[in-house]
Amino acid sequence: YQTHILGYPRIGAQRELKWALEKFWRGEIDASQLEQQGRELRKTHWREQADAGLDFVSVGDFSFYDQVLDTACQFGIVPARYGVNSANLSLTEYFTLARGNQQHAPLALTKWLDTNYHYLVPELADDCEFKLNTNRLLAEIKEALNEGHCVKPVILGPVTLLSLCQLEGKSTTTPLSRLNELLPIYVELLENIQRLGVSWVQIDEPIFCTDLAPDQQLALSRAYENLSGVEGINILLATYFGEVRNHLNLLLTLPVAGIHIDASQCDEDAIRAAKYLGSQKVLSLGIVDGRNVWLNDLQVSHQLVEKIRHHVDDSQIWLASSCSLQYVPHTVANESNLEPQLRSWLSFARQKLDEIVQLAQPLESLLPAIEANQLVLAEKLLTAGVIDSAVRERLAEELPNIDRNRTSYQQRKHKQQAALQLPLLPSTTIGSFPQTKEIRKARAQYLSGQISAADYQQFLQAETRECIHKQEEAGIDVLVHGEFERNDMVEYFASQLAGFASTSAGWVQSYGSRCTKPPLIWGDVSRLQSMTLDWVKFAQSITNKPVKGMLTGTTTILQWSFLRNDIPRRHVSQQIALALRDEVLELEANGVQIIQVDEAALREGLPLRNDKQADYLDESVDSFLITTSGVREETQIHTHMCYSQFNAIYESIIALDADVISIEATRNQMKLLDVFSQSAYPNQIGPGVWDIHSPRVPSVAEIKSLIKKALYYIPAEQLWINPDCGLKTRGWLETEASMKNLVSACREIRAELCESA
Ligand code: THG
Ligand code: ZN
Repeated sequence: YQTHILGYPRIGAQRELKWALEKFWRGEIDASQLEQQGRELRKTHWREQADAGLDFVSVGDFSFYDQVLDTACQFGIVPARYGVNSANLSLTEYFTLARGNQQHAPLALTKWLDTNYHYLVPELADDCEFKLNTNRLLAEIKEALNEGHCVKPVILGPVTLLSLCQLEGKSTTTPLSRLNELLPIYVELLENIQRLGVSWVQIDEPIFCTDLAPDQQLALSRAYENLSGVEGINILLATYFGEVRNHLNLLLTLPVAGIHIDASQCDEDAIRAAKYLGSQKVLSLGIVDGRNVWLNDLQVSHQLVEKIRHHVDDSQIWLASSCSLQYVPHTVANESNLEPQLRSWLSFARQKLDEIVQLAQPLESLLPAIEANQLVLAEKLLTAGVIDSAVRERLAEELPNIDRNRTSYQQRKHKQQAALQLPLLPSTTIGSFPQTKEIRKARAQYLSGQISAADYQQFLQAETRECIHKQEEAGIDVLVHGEFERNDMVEYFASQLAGFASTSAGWVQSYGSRCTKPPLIWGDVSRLQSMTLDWVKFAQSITNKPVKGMLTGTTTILQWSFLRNDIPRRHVSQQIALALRDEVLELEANGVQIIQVDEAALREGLPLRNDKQADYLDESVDSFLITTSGVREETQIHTHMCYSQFNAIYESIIALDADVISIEATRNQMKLLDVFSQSAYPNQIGPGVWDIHSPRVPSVAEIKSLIKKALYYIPAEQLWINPDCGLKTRGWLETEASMKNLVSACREIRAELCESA
């Protein structure tokens, strides 16, 4: 069988791309040095694919910021307000689109389907004329050909691209109605690629794994009837992030040379596709999971390939990763701190290449590999901690008896107000404060033993004290300790819970140069000691204002970790929820009156298919209630959510029954409050009035205008005033100025409300 992957991580095993980008942005290296770093990374990554024995290397998966932005630039989809010529875009102009500058706000950033990766949303103006700017892609193809590789370019398909576009301004058309204009440009691109002597092109249409609207289905037919006409080019149409299911017929009728199916979660699509594939097309089997880090079960994969062979010729079968490998870390090789046993269960991007090549080998060489693989997997099941009977017993005993309902909100709100004595329009922040260079440095020094635990503790106390002072000085009503002890809101909890492990170099790109190190959930989860109490207690001891206790909720921990795949997700979820419940009750017992349980990723994790959403939401709500329902009426529960499309999850937000929810609302001018207002949201809500994604300081007038907009939707008694999200990526200068403006705006509106009352 032929072998390939849909894409490879570009950030670099040591995050070389991150460091180069940040140096370029600080002016420490110039464009040619950044380009040079890009070339070196591409070269290394192609070499890794070729050395592993893959038949193709993927080209076009590299990007200096985001591949969707690259695609938009390639087709001339660049808003006129930036005043740039997309045919001749400098790196600096390109980064202006991605990050903004003094004059321009950046393009919107949002989650890529159901992943923790963010893409830049292309903006399509009615008068935008598509044109081909292919300098980069064609140059990269030539680069790879010069290295002697067999090249398979990867491009984002027209229907997914248009479906993810946002219209500019007051346009009344739909992006998809522009398909006919866009297709000739794709044809031109394919012709250019063909002239370089390349014959296979992978075109990504992950939209196939969502519930397609009729116009999307028509668009897919029209697009591929068109594109398949390009002489000399074989299109491999790639679907991924789940099942194609009801759209399989459509996929099979498209006149492309091959299709790729995500076979990592479910065999059914692949087997049905093979059955009806015919004798001409290629079937690329996405058999190695690109969304998780566990060793492939070679036996299971091999059996699937054997089933496929009943229906199609071996020459038609390609073996592949389920999706691009950019969602997993680069290599296990640098994980010297992991337990050797745990390490042996892992497969990151580099290791997945070997798995794909292994599965393509003739049976006599595959068999010993399967045997060795079975041994490791069997050993895993017997490892202490994978199953913790105490955790299982406790769950069985306690879960059915947890009353998920608190008393009615109307009743508890009076008790909370009596206890907290908050002013009208209370102000607060989301939790994190700037993670400065000094903090990162001190943490690194502590972790490498250069400074003692006591010194590190003292350093963090000083930072926390300073943070409390700055909030008091600004006049914020409900304070937070600042989270200086946490590297990441998920990793911090993972490092303290049984059943989790943290990697030392397992970086995955989140957006641009920003990465996270998703923890591994490998065993049953339980709480070993209190995780957050000391810091909130310390912070409360130095102020008379209430300090919120800060926890990350179950769904967000799950969403931003690599999940074990040997037990149902719901069980893991319940284990975490119960551990967090213990933490919540401990905080309460120690006098913490306000506890925030963040569910930043709740919206992002919503399954792409409608019929899977109810289960997910039910599990998410249940875990939140397990965590929070045990507190007294006087204790106020807060939550926070990022990413503002709440319509699909609104019922679940109600069901969480948090006393206060803070959400991101600045970039869309409070319009998302419509759904909260129309249904008369019963509890309290803090729509963000300060966009924290850029260093800009919002003026008092701007914040007041946003508060007034919010008051149009939400009665003053229910309204909180806060930023959009946490402040960890901000600097102190703009943070202090913005906090002061926020409080001033808040006080002026309070005064205006009192006068008019
Ligand atoms: N944690 C995790 N995922 C997230 C967020 C988070 N996803 C969405 C949202 N927040 C925005 N994403 C990020 C991701 C990374 C960073 C900031 C926002 C970041 N990373 C540091 C970097 O790349 O330099 C690394 C930090 C570290 O040293 O641990 O700042 O908050 N899991
Ligand atoms: Zn947020």
